Amino acid sequence: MTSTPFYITTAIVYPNGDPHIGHAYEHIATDVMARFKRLDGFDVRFLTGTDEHGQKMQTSAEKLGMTARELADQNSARIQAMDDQLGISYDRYIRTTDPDHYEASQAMWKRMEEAGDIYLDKYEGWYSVRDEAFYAEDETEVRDGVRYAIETGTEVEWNEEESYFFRLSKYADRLKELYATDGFVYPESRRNELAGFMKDGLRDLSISRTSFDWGVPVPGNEKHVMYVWVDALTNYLTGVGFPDSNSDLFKTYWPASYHVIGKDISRFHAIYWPAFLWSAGIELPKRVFAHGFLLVDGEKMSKSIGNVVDPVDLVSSFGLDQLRFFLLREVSFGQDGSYSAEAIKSRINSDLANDLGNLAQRSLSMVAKNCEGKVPLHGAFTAEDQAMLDLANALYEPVRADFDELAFHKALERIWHVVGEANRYFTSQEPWKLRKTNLERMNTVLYVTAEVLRIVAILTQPVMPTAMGKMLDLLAVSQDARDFADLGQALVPGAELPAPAPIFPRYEEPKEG
Ligand code: ME8
Repeated sequence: MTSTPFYITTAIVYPNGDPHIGHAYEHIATDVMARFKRLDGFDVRFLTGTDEHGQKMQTSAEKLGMTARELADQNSARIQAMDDQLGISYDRYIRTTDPDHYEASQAMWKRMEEAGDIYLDKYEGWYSVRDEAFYAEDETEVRDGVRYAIETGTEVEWNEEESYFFRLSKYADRLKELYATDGFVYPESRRNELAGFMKDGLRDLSISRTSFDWGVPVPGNEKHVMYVWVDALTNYLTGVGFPDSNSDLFKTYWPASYHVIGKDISRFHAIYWPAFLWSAGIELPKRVFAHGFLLVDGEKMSKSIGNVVDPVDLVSSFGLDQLRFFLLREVSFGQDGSYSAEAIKSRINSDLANDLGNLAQRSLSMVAKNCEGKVPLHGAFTAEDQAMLDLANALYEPVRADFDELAFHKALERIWHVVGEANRYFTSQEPWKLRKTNLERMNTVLYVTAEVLRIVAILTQPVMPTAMGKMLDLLAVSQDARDFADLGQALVPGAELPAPAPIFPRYEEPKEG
C-alpha cells in the first residue's frame, strides 16, 4: 500500500539577525505536525530554510561592513544550527541562494510573463524595508515628521524606479471566491482580515527592483532583480523539484498540504501567492495556517527593549522536550501567546514532573520491585480497569482530529486529561496496599497503568520525541511498534523490562555561584 503524501513547510527566515523564540515556535510546531503525520503512516516531506535576498539583507549587511552573501552564509548556518538543536526533522533546508532556486524563480517569472500578467512601468510609492512590503499612502501615517506603515509600525521610504508589475488586480474576484467557497486560510479569523484588505479591489503589484542588485535577476532584463517576495514564495516549489513538474518529487508532493506561517505574512501567502500560482498555471496549496505571535512576558520582542529570547539558551536551561511541550501546550496556535520563565517552570513541574513523570516513576518502580521487572501478569479487568483502558484507547481519533487543525494545545489537553485520570485511578486503587493483600489485583493495576503510559507515550512522541522514546524503552516497546498503527498492540505480560529511570526531573533553580 502506498502512503498518502503530506508536504508541509515553514516560512523561510530572513537571516539578517539572530534567530529568536518566535522562529523556534513556528519550526517546532511544524516539526510536531510532520512527526505526527509520519507516525500516522503518511509519506511526509518537510521544508524549511532561509530567505536571503532583498533590501533588508543588503542594508543589514552594509551596516555590518559585510556583503549580503557573507551575512546570509553566516546567519543561515546559525538558523540551521538552531533547527538542529531543536530537533527539527526537515527533509530539505532550502536557501534562496541555492542555484536550483534561481532556476525555479526564473521559470515562475517566465510562466507569469507568458500568461500576459507582467508589464513594465514605473513605481512611485512607499516601501518598508523592514517588512519588505509596498504600502499605499492611506496605509501610512506621519508621526513626528516620520512616515510609518500603520499596520506594522515600521518606517517607510519613498521609492521611484522603473519596475515590472504583476496584474494582481485581475485576480481579485477569484480570490474573493476562494475564501468564500474554500477555507484555504486558517484560522477563520484571518480570512476576515484578508477580506478587509481586499474590499476596495487590488492594485497591481511592483515585482522588481533596480535600486539594488541583491536578488534573483529578472530573465531577459538583468538591470532588474525580482522583488524578494516573488522569489521567497517560490521556495515552496523549489523544495519539490520545480521547474521539473514531471519529476517524481513534484508529482508526489505538490500541492502542499500546509504552509505554516505567522499572522504578519498572511497577505503575501493568501493574496499574492495564489495569484502567482494561478497565473503560472500551478495548483494552489491546500491550506495556509497563520499562527499567532509569541510575546515575551506579554510584550512584543524587540532589541531595544532587550527582551529577545534565544531558544538555544532555553534548551540549556529547561531541556528541549520541555520547551517543545511548553510552547505547544501553553499557547493556542492560532492566537498570540506569551513566554515567561515562570510559566515554563510551572508546566515542567506540574504537567511533566508531577503528572506524567511521577506516575511513570511510581508505577514502574513498583513493577521493578514486585513483578521481577517484567510486564505484570494481569487478572480479569474490573469495571474501573476497563474504563481506564477505554479512556486511553479512545484518545487516538480526537487527537488526530485536533492535529489536523493544528490545535496542538487541545490535543495535549486531551492527553493530559487521561494522564490525570490515570493518576486518580492509581491513587484510588492503592496498589502499594494490594501488595500485601491481593497480588493479582496489584499486578492488574500496574499492568493497566503501564498500558495507559504506553498509549500516552506513543501519541506524545511528536511533541517530546526523546522523552517519550525513553518512556517506550522503559516499557520495552520495540522500535517497530511505536507508530499509531501499533496503538492497539497491548503490552505483553511477562516481557522483560529495563530498570526504571526518572524521565522528567523537577525544575530546580540553579544554585548560586
Ligand atoms: O517573514 N512569534 O521572515 P521572518 C511567532 N522571510 N512567530 C514569529 C514571531 C513571533 N514573535 N516573529 C516572527 C519572513 N515570526 C519572510 C518569510 S516565507 C516565503 C518568507 C514568524 O524571519 C513570522 O511570522 O521575519 C514568519 O512566519 C517567520 O517567523 C519568519 O519571519
